[in-house]
Amino acid sequence: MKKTILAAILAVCGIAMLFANGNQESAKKPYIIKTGIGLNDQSVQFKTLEFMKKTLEQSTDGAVVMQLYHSSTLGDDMAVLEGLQLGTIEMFCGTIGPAAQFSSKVKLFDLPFLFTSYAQADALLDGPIGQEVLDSLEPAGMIGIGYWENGFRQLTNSSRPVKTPKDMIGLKLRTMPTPVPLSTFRLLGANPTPMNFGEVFTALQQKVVDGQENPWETILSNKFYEVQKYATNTGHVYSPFGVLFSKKFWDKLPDEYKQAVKEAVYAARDFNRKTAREAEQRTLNELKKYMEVTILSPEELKAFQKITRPVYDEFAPEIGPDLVKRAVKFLNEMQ
Ligand code: TK8
Repeated sequence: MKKTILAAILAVCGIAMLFANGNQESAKKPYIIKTGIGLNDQSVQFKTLEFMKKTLEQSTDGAVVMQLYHSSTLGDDMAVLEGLQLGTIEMFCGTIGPAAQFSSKVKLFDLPFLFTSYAQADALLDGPIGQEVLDSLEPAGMIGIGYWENGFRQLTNSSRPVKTPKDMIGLKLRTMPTPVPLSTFRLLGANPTPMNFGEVFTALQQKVVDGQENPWETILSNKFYEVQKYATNTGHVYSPFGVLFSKKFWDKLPDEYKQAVKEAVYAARDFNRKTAREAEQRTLNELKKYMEVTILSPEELKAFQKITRPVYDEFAPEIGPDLVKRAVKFLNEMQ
């Protein structure tokens, strides 16, 4: 009889200890930052995420942990943005373009031929205008911390070499799911279709569309060259990746970790830009092995620029005429 009582007491103690332990564990539970991208694990973007993860987990001693997904396994860019709003996903670092759905100011970066150099992109994005665009997403539940690099977008297609704007006429092109590129390519006489990135390879392969536009690095890492014969260095737009956090998550994160997250984002940004730019020529040379690449001179590209210029007037009212004016002035003064 005594034995059973003793056993019962021990059992109760054991359960109590378990609970105590459980509580201790939960007090130490790390903050989790989940994020997902459309590009695959060979991309500079994924390497940038791995860099950030290492930096942040080290600097917070594991108190903040990152979980990384690639190849759209967490959803396409729009789905991740919606996850941020709901608080089910903590971080977004895809092309900021599709976030135009939540703030029209984001459309600024889709204006054709806005940036002509990396120096211009860095100065504008890392300065007050870049911050103004990020801040405009807060009412939609997203906290913008900074910009990483997707890069200058280049045109590929499976039907013919594009050397002049005339060659664009009738080309069926996939564009990002956001309005400015639709207008840009319509002005050039092409036939654009918005589509999520995860569907692009198959759409090109099955000839649902003839072409697409993305930086050289994406064309290589996603093997678009397997289904695209022709490329042209249109560089019509510089796409920034926007590094955004769910406001629901951010508001709960202690200040010391907010600081650590910001520092990791900026360290990863520097790694990202350096890696992508150093690799650019090599990437292009590699693509030349598989594709017929047309390199146009700045003079030849002016013809594309001229035709697409009305896009500025079309979208300025939505973006904010003053913001467009300030951005253009800032960039002109840099040249
Ligand atoms: C990947 C996208 C991609 C973008 C696009 O998720 O959709 O074409 O350029 O990089 O963000």
